[in-house]
Amino acid sequence: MLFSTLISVGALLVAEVAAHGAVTSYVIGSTTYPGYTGFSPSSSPPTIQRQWPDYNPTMTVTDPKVKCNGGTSAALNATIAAGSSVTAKWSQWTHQQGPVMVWMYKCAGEFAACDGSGKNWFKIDQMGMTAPPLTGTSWGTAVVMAKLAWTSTIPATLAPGKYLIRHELLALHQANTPQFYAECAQLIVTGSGSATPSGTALVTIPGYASQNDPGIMIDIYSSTATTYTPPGPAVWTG
Ligand SMILES: *[C@@H]1O[C@H](CO)[C@@H](O)[C@H](O)[C@H]1NC(C)=O
Ligand SMILES: [Cu+2]
Repeated sequence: MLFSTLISVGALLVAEVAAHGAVTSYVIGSTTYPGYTGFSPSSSPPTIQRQWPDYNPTMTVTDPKVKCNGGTSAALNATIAAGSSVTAKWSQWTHQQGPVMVWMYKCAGEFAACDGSGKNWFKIDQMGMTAPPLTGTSWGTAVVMAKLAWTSTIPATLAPGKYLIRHELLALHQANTPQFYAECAQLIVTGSGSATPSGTALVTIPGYASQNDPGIMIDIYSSTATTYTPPGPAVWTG
């Protein structure tokens, strides 16, 4: 019995690892930029995406790993015009309850020195739950599961410069056990805009919300809430 228990625990772990996911490519215009697909340090080709150590979710919003899934640098970058769109793609994703949030961060200098620190992250896009119930599939992450893709527009007035873009899936399918999946990529934004977010639009990551935020610590099976507010600031549209 012990032996078979161990086998089923092992099978469960394998299934759960297989159930996780990460952005595996980015499409900008007609160009597809491969994402990172191995565990760092990578022997795979250089990418615009910062390398991460594993597929495992980050379990707390205050864990430094939540920033870019532990990724700190990438060799490449992609150029994108402000006002145009970027599509992130996943090769697999299996959780349907929880928001999608897309964030950016303006690098003060070169990418190599851009560590995502300080109160400089802002949201450019998000989808929480558009209709109850909480256990249903009217969620941002359900869209990702169906399409394995998520398209966002870079605010048209955003000042040009070097930016990180961070795609975050917050999986809420385990009661009071949120799982954060976030990856970052390096973008050079072009254009003639001069808008920069300020004030309450800007937050630190980690730390954009408390672990007890109702959008993070939630039991979707017992809560009777009919609406849901993603954690963190409102989307900055420029
Ligand atoms: C962007 O990547 C290219 C290589 O694709 C590199 O030549 C260039 O220096 C990079 N730009 C920055 C600002 O890092
Ligand atoms: Cu998972």
